[in-house]
Amino acid sequence: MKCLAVCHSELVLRTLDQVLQPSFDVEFLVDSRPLARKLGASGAPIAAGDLKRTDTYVKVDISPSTCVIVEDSGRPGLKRVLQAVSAAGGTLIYVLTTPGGDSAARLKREEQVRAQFPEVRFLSLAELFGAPLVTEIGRSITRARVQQYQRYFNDADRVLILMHNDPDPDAMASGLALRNLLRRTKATAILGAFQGVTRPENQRMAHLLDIQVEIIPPEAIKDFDRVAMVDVQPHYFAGVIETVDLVIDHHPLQTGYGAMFKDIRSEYGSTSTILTEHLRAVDVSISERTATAMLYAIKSDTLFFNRQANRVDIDAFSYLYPLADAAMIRKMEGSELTFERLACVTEAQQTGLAGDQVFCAFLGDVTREDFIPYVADFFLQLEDVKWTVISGVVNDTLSISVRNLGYTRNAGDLVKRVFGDIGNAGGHRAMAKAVVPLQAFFDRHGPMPYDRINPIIRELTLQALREHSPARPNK
Ligand SMILES: [Mn+2]
Repeated sequence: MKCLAVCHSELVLRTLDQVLQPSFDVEFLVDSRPLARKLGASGAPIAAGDLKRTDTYVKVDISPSTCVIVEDSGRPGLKRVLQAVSAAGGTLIYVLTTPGGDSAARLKREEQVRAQFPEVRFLSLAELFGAPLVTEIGRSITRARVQQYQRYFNDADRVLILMHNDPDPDAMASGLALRNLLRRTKATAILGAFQGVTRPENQRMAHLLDIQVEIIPPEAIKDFDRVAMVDVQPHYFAGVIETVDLVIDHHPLQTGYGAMFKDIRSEYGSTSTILTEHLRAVDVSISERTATAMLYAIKSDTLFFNRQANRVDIDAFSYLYPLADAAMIRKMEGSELTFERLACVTEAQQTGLAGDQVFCAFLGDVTREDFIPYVADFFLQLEDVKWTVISGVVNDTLSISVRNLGYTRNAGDLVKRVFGDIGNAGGHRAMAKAVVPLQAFFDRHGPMPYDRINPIIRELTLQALREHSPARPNK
């Protein structure tokens, strides 16, 4: 989250720098060039300019979601600064009052400012020490964002909440949560996808929680007054949808599409985690069904915190836990293992190659694409396995799922490096996928029988891992 701190004194500037990093992306603005030079030399991102001019704020590129903290030193001119910030598009404005002076006069001043700028909030320097402020600002930024899109969706008759193909628990739970936030029912906010739910445990979740996913043909999109996307961004639909009203997602930010509102947090383990924060920020009550779906989604997207989970996911999980139906979750989880999946696991176990903490297996022709990531997740549970690279062929396409334990190198980078030139490749730090036309693979490596594919993929992987030994500190 971006934060702009408008300061007069070095003390306040240094305090803000300490308190707000690393949760916020802080930039400082001062009116004194010598001060900017002095502090800039110590590494803080800092600019100098006339604080009463709108173009000063335009230059530092503030937006409605930038948190702007303005130090009030008691000097005249505060109102003109606030005016300039609002004129440049700032909406999340905090005035930081510093101690000293006559407290009655300060209150009066606050009152006057409030009369003219009702949306401005006041903070005192004392409140700055400690984590609650960071939580508070984070929540109020989220609140402002949620209220903005709530208002924007308010007058629509029919809303579409679009999910990726074959929606997973996170997509469905996020859809329910967003419907809740928009205060709509299943008649006025439709959960839709171009292709429906096929994985058995996801069907089971949809069935047990009575979640209806409608199949929407692309040409029907225009029949909706507003379209929101959860757990996916428009680029996924390859040109079918170029602009959308709202996007909420935890996959890496993509460009090349228009969105009226978006909240993309790629460091989060699930979209449901983002939506838990949205629900908490505006105090919407969460039904048992929604809480159950979201809890299950966080568990499943983070493999019960074994993969790509951090403090925010754990926070969301503990918040939802008392609201959810734990017995229902056990029922949904019972459906994970099927005979077909077991057959794939057995195949991988018999033909796969392990060593150097990397497990690689090729499943041959598979009838369902999701067997591949399932096997990749499964073998990550093995002792001494830190990476799994599982491949298989679905309709002349080689699909490769990569998993790792998350604290090592980036799986998304790895697949891009190894397969990016011959197919689609990408993903997160801990999970990634590449889809390559089989012919393109043969063109690059020469035609070969199926049993040669796995050794080649293994060699490519090990080579890429060797080339990029961890030079950067782990995040
Ligand atoms: Mn997800």
